[in-house]
Amino acid sequence: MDGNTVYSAVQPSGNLTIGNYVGSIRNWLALQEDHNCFFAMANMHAITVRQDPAELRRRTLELAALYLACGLDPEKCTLYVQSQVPQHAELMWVLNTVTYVGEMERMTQFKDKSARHADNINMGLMDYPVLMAADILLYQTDLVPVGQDQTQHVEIARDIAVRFNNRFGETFTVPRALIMKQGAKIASLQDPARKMSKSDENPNACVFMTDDRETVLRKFKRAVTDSGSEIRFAPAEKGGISNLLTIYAAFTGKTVEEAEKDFAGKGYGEFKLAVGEAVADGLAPIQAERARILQEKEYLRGVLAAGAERAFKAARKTLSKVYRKVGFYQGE
Ligand code: AQP
Repeated sequence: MDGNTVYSAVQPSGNLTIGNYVGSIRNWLALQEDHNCFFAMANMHAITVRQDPAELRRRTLELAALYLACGLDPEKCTLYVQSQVPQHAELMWVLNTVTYVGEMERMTQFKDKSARHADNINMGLMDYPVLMAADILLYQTDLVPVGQDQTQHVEIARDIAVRFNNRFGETFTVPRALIMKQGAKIASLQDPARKMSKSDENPNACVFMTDDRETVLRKFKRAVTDSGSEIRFAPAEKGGISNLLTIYAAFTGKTVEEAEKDFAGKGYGEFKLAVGEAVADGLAPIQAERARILQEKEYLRGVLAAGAERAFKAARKTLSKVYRKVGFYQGE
């Protein structure tokens, strides 16, 4: 049986896309009902690429408001800002000493981001997976609900946990990635072979959570499809159409099979409009709620302060155990 603790996070590194929402935040809603969930705003991860400090601060609060607007309930889960819990960085340091440089060099995201930020291949970029392992292991996490692109990082967190446990004795729960069958990889609207990414240079490639109705409809109208005419889920041959079916299903709560039935015999134009409408309809209440919460600064501050306190307590327990295992003097 699955253990009960869940950890996940999103970086406040840019405007969130519907890929982040469908692949990750949306799936947290059910988990908060019956699991002990920790959901962070990963601002320490965000600075592995250059950020404007004022913008990072603003985006962190906007991400918190978005979490709440999507339906995360601070009474049911722990919502906090990563940098407010210093144990993340402290545990990372210890885990660095059981992680090999070669392993980090092989990480897909490191290679990808090094290529995209060739003028800033900093140590943090390389160490990102170790910080992520620290995030996860700090809470004795059982399940990590993430999109497919993060599978490799959860694997390395498992390897690090097992290695540490073997060397120092049972310390960490060995976590497991929870990847949803549907929506784990939302593709770019302009290139179905690539994932939808908030830092894509082409503004038509991704739909942001804050895009207004007109923008959403326009982006879907321009979405790349194929030269055929059949609306069918077949990712290998019909990447664009399959991606749109996945998005439609995610925003309407239908299965992909039901979505296929809805559009049997219909044209691509009509289909793209319907997908755009479903997404715009789904985003509208979230956007309104996000704007409302952002006005309530004191409430937001209170939620994050309470979240940081809860996370801190849990994190301190694990870190103290780790320090004992590795032989750090703790004033005893
Ligand atoms: N396209 C996607 N489809 C499904 N899930 C996705 N996630 C990201 N993109 C997709 C999931 O969102 C969570 C948070 O990711 P993150 O904040 O670490 O951002 P990222 O993975 O770095 O996403 P981006 O949008 O691609 O950012 P940039 O462009 O800065 O690299 C994770 O669970 C992730 O799997």
